[in-house]
Amino acid sequence: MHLLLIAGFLGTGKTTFSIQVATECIRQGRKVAMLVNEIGEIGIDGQLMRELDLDVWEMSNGCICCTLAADLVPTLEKLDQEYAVDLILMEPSGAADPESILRTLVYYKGRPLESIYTVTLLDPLRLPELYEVVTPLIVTQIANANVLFANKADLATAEQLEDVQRIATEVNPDAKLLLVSARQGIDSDLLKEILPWKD
Ligand SMILES: Nc1nc2c(ncn2[C@@H]2O[C@H](COP(=O)(O)OP(=O)(O)OP(=O)(O)O)[C@@H](O)[C@H]2O)c(=O)[nH]1
Ligand SMILES: [Mg+2]
Repeated sequence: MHLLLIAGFLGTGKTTFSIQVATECIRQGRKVAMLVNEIGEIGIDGQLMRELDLDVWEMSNGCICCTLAADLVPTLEKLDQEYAVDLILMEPSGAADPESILRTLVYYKGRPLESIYTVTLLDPLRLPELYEVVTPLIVTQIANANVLFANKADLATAEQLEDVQRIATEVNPDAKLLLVSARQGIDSDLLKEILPWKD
């Protein structure tokens, strides 16, 4: 069981992105569970899933949409014991610090997670302002990422993308920064950058 944490500020496109990742994994025959943080979010996401024609995926692959706040660890243990899940896609709240989520994983007592990977999405239209206003949160989200995605490439200007590059390099020069438009679809070659299996 692999864990992929999809972090990023409110509205950066985490759910849209997660669905793209889930769709690709399901296409490859993997069993995927999505964990989201807020009950309210599922309503919105259900709409999004219908738009993206993911109903079939939900039924035939047994997508498990759980809510989790304080109970991440029991949820992971349940997924480990009762469902043969290959990949857990976890979308924390946009105000969440990925580091504190990763810290709770020491209490997890199921089979060892094969990999734990953090991807952080950045919204080029708002990043410079957020970096100024909620600096610690944006810094921790960027600093804890294995890979960074500048999302909403379809809307962003070259200047905005340069700002994203500058901030990403300032905070986490080791993480690769990739440009995507989750709404328009993500190239499967690009997804290979973050999927735990290479085939
Ligand atoms: N134009 C454009 N819109 C996008 C893209 N990705 C996401 N969006 C839109 O941005 C809005 C927020 O997307 P979500 O996927 O719900 O973002 P989120 O990060 O899950 O939001 P919260 O869970 O509320 O923090 C939606 O209206 C999406 O359709 C993109 O690549 N391009
Ligand atoms: Mg969301």
